Amino acid sequence: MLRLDPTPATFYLNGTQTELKVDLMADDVTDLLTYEFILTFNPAILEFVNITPGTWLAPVFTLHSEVSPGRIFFAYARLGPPGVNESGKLATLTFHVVGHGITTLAFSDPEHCRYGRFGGGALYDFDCQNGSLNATYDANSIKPVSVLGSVELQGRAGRGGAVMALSTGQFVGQGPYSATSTNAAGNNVSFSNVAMDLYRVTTNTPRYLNIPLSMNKQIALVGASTTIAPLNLIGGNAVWSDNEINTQDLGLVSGEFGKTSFIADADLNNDGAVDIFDLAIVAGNYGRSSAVEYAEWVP
Ligand SMILES: [Ca+2]
Ligand SMILES: [Ca+2]
Repeated sequence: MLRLDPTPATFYLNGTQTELKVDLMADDVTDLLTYEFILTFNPAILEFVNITPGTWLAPVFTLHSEVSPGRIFFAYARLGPPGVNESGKLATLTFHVVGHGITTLAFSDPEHCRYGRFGGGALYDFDCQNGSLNATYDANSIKPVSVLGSVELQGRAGRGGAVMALSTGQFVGQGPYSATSTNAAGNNVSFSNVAMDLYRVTTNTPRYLNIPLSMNKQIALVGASTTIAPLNLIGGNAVWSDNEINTQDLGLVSGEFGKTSFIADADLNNDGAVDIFDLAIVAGNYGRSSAVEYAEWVP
């Protein structure tokens, strides 16, 4: 049998430790002299670092090595007799855990999961048992924290309804988290039970210039409570599939102007009518964009 130890392996991501070692074990073999294997895995979770032959087979010669993302192919031979019997460690595999989630470590090609014996040219199939890894986080060491924020909505009487989010955490992979602002004074956005990690702050508020992931507004959550810097969202973005205020926005507002039944996104200040107030917002902000307006904002 060819197997991995430990399996299933559990790896606790914590933002600093990324190295995972897994032993490649052979059980119940007779006169083992050479062996080969192909192991495949999810490259978004594991990155192969190296392989160290075990002393059980020493001295060992590398016959073949081939590494590509998510796949390794190795073949080894013990130099000289005798062949090795029973069970032992063929090698130790070292990986970097680069993402969170579950991956199978699969001996995916039975044609290359076999060994040769001392004194003969025949090859023998291993009974190959796939391994697995769960890269996750330990809630006992990665504490849940709270995050507060303060968002203004330009042009509106209230400050409720702004949608802010924290992207999936960079190291331990929790989230994303989303929160909607309230009309309260002071901090009006609240996230709770957020795993300590490095996040990107985004907004996704209809009719406003938003902060997309691509602006890379990072925030590190390391303490029990973190407050995001106050943010003034700029209005007038009636067609808010983009993050700039241009002729499309002006066109939507002017096209719906004065109608009793109108496209909701034209009502920029959300007061139930499309009128001169909405036109003033879009005209006053004409030409503005998220890229420029939020360039200096650091969460
Ligand atoms: Ca727009
Ligand atoms: Ca309005």
